[in-house]
Amino acid sequence: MLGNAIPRGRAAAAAVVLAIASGLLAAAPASAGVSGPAFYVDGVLYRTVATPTDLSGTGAPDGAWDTIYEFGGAQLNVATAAPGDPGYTGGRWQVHALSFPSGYAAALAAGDLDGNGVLDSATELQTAFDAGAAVDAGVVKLFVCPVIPLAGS
Ligand SMILES: [Ca+2]
Repeated sequence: MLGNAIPRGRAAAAAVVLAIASGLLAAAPASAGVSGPAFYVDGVLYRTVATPTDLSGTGAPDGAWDTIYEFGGAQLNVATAAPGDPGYTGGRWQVHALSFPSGYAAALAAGDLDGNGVLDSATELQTAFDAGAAVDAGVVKLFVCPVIPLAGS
């Protein structure tokens, strides 16, 4: 009898530990999805929440989307609209890859109109396009994510 009581007590203790651990795990996702600074819209940094959406194949017309330009890690991405802007579609994005025929530094030199070291608006990126220093390599992804102002910006 005594031999059985000890394992039962350990099992009960283990169950309590598991319950606490799973409570912690359950709480984590609520805050895990919000990104740090993620992209620029007209010189302002925004963040987002990563969502597992994939809207490719919906056949939605071009007007249903906003554009976000993917810099491939050279700098934060640039989106063309944020909440409140005319034409903002609610965070349905066409992600366009970029290429830099003469390198990112040349694109930055061509397009960084305010000299702050990044291409941080659609206008600056368009200037780099016009100079041939950046090229829109086409749509690589279609998805939904919200646009969230950073606190204090
Ligand atoms: Ca700039």
